[in-house]
Amino acid sequence: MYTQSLDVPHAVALEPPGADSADQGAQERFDSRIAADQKIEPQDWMPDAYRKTLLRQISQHAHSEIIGMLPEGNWISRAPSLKRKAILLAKVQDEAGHGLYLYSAAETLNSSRGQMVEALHSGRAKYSSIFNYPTLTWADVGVIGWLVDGAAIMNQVPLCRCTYGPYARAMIRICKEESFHQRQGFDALLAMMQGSQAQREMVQESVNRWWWPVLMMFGPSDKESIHSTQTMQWGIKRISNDDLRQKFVDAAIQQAKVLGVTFPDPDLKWNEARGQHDYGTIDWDEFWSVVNGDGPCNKERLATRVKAHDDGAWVREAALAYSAKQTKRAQAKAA
Ligand code: FAQ
Repeated sequence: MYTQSLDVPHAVALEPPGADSADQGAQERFDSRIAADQKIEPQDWMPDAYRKTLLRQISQHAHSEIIGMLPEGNWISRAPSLKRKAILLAKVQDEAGHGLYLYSAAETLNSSRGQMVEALHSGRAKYSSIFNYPTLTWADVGVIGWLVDGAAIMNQVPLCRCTYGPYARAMIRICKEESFHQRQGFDALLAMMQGSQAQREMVQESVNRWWWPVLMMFGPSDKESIHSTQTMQWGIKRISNDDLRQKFVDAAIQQAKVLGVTFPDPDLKWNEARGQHDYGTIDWDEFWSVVNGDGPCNKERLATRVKAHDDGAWVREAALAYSAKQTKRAQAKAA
């Protein structure tokens, strides 16, 4: 079980005893650790802006994993075979686990799970734009594995070297599982591509719908990215949004050839001079509209999540009552 080895009560300040935010020495020690590419741990002093930035990114990431269960979860009852159903169940369960590792990492930054969940449910917190698109066919499940998890891995492998220890350690485990997810998606699509003409057409139609939203997962262009400069100086992000997107395009093209599908972009072509592929212009109006709550499924996703949380209230209450009973028993035994 992943643990931060820290028992942090909710909403309790994390400054170590004797630490002083105004202490010049503390800032210098922080700066020199960042410059030496060393890890910052929860008990270390850190500037408030570093803490807030991490909390923003990690909690958004956690919310993405949890909301990300919904589009695929939609197909569990309709998987085409017992084998595919078992694989999909395990994958969706893994995403829940990722959300939990990340909420735990975020809790070490002095925010409670309740506060983060409330921010998501009230619409104040963001989650990845990609999960606001519908899953219309079984091929969408394979494409999510291949392309969405593939883009997630491209973005997340550099985060394993993030300067904040708990986030970096959570990412190592998440990336191992995402890599399995990506292969299972590719495998499911390969099986369909070796099937009937109708199955091949279903895969191509799905790739056509997901390609551009997947490229948007990497965030706005470097020119428009408001956080990148600072997060890269702090060693949180290691590679810029555009550079990651380019690496993803170059890798995905090779995989698409093996699969036998094409991407819906007439401008996609090898650029000999750059040693990379050129690709067409992303529809940034669509991106911002989805990020700001007006995508095809934003309202539905949030409503489903809030309902699941409300419906599960009795489970949380029962777990708390059980824990209180166990504590009381242990105390009575010790007395
Ligand atoms: N969607 O200045 P930047 C997964 C926001 S997990 C929504 O460039 P930053 C696994 C951004 O938050 C996928 N909002 O921001 C899985 C900021 O708004 P704010 C999630 C976006 O943080 C697979 C504003 O735009 N992965 O897929 C998006 O430096 C299958 C300005 O942008 C992560 O979260 C977007 N696509 O860079 C699960 C990875 N892009 O906060 C289930 C960690 C940008 O000021 C099934 N996160 N925004 O209100 C990151 O690497 C970064 O946060 C970026 C954005 C790259 C997403």
